[in-house]
Amino acid sequence: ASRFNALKADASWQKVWDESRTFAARDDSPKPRSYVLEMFPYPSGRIHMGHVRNYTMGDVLARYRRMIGHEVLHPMGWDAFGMPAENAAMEKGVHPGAWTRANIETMKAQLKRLGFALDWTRELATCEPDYYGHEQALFLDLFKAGLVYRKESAVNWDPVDMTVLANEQVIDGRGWRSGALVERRKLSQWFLKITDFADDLLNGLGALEHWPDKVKLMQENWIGRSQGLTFSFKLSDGDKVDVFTTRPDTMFGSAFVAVAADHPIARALADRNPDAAAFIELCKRGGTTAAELETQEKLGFDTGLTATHPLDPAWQLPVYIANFVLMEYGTGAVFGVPAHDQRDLDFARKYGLPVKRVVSEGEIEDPVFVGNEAYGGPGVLVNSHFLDGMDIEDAKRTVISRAEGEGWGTGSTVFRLRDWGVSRQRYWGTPIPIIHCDTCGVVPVPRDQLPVVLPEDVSFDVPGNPLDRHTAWNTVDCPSCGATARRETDTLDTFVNSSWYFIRFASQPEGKPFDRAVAEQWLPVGQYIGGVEHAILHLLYARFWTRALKHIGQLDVAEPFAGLFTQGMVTHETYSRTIETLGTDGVDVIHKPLWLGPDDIERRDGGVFEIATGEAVTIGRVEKMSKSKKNTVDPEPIVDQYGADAVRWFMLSDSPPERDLPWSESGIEGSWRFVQRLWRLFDGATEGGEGASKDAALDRKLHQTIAGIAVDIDALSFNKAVAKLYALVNEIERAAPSASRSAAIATLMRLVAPMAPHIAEEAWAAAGNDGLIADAPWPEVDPALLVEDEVTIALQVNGKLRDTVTMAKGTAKDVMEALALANPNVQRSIGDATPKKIIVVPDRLVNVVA
Ligand code: ANZ
Ligand code: ZN
Repeated sequence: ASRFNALKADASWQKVWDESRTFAARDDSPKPRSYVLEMFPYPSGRIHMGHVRNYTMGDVLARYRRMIGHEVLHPMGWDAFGMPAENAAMEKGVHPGAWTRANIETMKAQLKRLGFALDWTRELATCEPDYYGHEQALFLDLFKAGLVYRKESAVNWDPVDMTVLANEQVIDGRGWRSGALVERRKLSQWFLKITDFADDLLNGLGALEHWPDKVKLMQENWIGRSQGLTFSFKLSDGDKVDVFTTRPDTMFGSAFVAVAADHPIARALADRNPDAAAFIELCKRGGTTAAELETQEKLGFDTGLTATHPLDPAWQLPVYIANFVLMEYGTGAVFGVPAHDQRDLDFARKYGLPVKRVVSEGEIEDPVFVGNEAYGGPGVLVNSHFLDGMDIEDAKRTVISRAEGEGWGTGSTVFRLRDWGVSRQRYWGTPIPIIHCDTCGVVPVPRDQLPVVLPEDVSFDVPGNPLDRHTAWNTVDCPSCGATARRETDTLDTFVNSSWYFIRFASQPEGKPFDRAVAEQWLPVGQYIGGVEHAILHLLYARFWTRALKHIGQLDVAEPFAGLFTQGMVTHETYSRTIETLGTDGVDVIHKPLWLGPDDIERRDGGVFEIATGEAVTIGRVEKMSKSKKNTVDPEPIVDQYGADAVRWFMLSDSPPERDLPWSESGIEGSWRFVQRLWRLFDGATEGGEGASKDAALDRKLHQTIAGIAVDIDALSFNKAVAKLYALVNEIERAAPSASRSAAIATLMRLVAPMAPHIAEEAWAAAGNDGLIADAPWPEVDPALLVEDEVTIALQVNGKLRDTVTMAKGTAKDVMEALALANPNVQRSIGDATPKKIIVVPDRLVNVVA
């Protein structure tokens, strides 16, 4: 038998699929539809193993669905805007567009070499005007519908690079490039009204049966609906301050009132008190991320004012300006309960405020709270007058109804979710299609002037947004009065690009974003597959965008993704050796790991060494493949060496798809050997010599495998499908030549086709079949062969179970009787007695009455 030449087969079948457009989806197909989608890649430069795993999973499902007769939409495109392209421009002097498009070329070629059944006729890149121009039209539609607005809002400002930083670019409060302390600055920015849909986004989660629970929970927490109370404190200066709380039950534990640095009370004070003004300036330092606010030292400024406790007029609370209170949330002011809120406790310990326990988790009722860990758990109210003994929920209700009854507060439903800030002060993104006119204000770009195309001639030699400096581009005539006006130079968050690409895949007519009827036929995406890192923002924004389109009457789809699967990561061992460097003080010697790649090391003499230096290497933890730890394996040379099918097979075997998959040399070699085993079977099948005989056991095994794999693939349990194929191949190899064996091998070609499509096509053609195996129907199951042929029979004596035996199904009554009487346990139980009667129920039991 010959060897399977993977490289040759891969190239020839990929060419056939490409040229015959095998995987182009037909919009007008009468077949049932399947929309299978993997999260589209960012064109960073090269495909990595995570992509290979993700796309292989989707591909198996897509190919299988085609075989069972579905019209499958399985598209691919590029999430092509974003910061790395601008960083490349700054570092290498290459234009972001050129860099991105070159990367797309490379990665597309790499994807093609894996033989994915993709509809390349629908390929799109979000950085092309043909995509983002339609996005601009949709943005204006939402603007017209009142779902877009402009508001002053805080950004991270790098005072050295003079640029706005994304949250991810702020590391420990400093700009990632300049290292300068980041400041909070106010800028006018564009927002999408996602909060209008907060309730619906939350309630909609209930209907998403085919989503992982953990993702739904993450979305639920992000949206964060809670019952709250807003009420006002009377202040000693006659003014009042509104506060918002989700824990009205804890009111008797209050120690202070605090307002945000940009709260009107704080600003008014700053006007007459320079110390207050200085404190407010201090608060502006540091990043704007929630994590950052959480970890920052809690700082306060005593205003000298006091606030009257609404449940006890004699009780006065000090009023502070505090850096951990946000102006954008609630009312921008809070009352602090140190015993039961960590921020408040940190604050109280710092400023020596009383810490009184009001919720007890057990016996402890002592009002003096000790320790530095606030208690936020369940319990019973203590030290709280009329609330004592109630549980938290009861106490909340009691306080809210009292506040409403006495007229000093109102209960409300509140959300943690904020409106989506989509302005980015960057070049490489969708230009926001707005013109600012001194006379007319904000003017939408007229439809016939879309797309607003990014200028090509930009430079990145100075920090900041090149669009701001490009006066030829940003100076325009006002569409409404004709006076000289200025283009908006902010571009859209790249999450906007990914909020509707799945709609454009479903329908991409010329001249408009999508054709409603066509898109509605494909949507929702039946199976969406991607990384759990997108569990919150991307999925939430896409769910919002879909709702917004429904709201403005453009698309009647409730949820964008009916099924969601989050796959595990591809991992690898890490290697390092320790190096010594001088610390920043120039004196201390610091030991730190120098990470080495899998190709930098060798194993010899029972140890591991760096090839270049011969130094001993430490094997570290198995971790997600990442550039920083150098533990990546580039898929391309692996494909060169083993062929696409072996790589695909490895990606599916061993680990369940939701778990991490450790990459190993021996694993990929095992997959390669299995592909060769398949080839020996396929190749031998054409050599004949089978005879006419049947092999009933093999027939059954085959049909059970066909049925089992179908279930496994639909459940995305690829590793189970692979295990069944191993078992089937073992049995075929062991079986003597027979008609059954030949039939099993012929069917096996189709069973492995979704996973290993190249060898399947090669074998299919060699066996003289017409057409492509990709177009062949999934093998039919003979239900009769799924039935077990052995049954378990209960052996009873006087109705008591004495033993069980297995026998062939349909065994004759007299044979069953004889087998029962010969059974040692039955004989022992009967003893000397003579059987009076023997009851036989075929295929079920024998009962000896003695
Ligand atoms: C008293 C209290 C007692 C609170 C307690 C918490 C625990 P979530 O649940 O995340 O919505 N808060 C309200 N507005 C704030 C603002 N603008 N900046 C910072 N913190 C603010 O958080 C609601 C809680 O966060 C509110 O309930 C308030 O503190 C605080 F044991 O009030 B709480
Ligand atoms: Zn004007």
